[in-house]
Amino acid sequence: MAINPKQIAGEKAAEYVQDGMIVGLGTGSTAYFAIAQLGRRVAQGLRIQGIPTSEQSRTLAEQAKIPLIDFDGIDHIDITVDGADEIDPAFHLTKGGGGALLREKIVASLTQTEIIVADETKLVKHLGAFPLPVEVVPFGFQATMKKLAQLECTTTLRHINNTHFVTDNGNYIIDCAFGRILHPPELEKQINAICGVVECGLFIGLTHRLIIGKTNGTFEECTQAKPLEES
Ligand code: A5P
Repeated sequence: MAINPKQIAGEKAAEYVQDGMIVGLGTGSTAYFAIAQLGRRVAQGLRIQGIPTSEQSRTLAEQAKIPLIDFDGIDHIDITVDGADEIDPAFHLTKGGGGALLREKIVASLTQTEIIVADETKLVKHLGAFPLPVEVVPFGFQATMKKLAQLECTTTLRHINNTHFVTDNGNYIIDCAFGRILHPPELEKQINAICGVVECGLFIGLTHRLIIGKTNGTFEECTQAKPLEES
């Protein structure tokens, strides 16, 4: 039977969750396996409270009978398990392929241990081959798109079923193809300074542990980002 590396990574990450924790529930096909595994552990008596990073993950968590909490009662999140679209050696990420980047980033920014789960295909030397998702307000999005294009990328307004893709927050996504992003922290600041941009999918300094599932059924864990060599 084929082994799904996303399942290996997602289920391994769920092992870090302990009784009494507040847990951020990521979005996507890898985080799915962590949510499902946490649901099984809850059924066996694990007591946690979840914060979903999207409506999709909220539905999954409700189906898995994971108790949910909102932001009123908390000042931090103990662990979040989330996926990524690209991961560089310095633990810089591109996220938002599923359009959930804003809620994912809010949750990550409150999280003490952010565990990123992925398969090996997500590991890259430089970010940028995956077009960077940027969430923008619908008002004046054409102007925001032009400003983004001035950063030397090709911009595409995301569509689904022949209409604009709308995020859980009522915004649009502009996918920005840079080809290669040489300085992710600087680019994040530049993008987020554009009026009309709500947030971009660059996650800088937010990852504490990486779990990479492999097709041979093993996984690799890493907690130490490596400085990226220029080339
Ligand atoms: C959701 O918006 C994204 O940030 C996902 O976390 C990312 O796209 C990874 O998804 P997969 O685990 O499905 O590849």
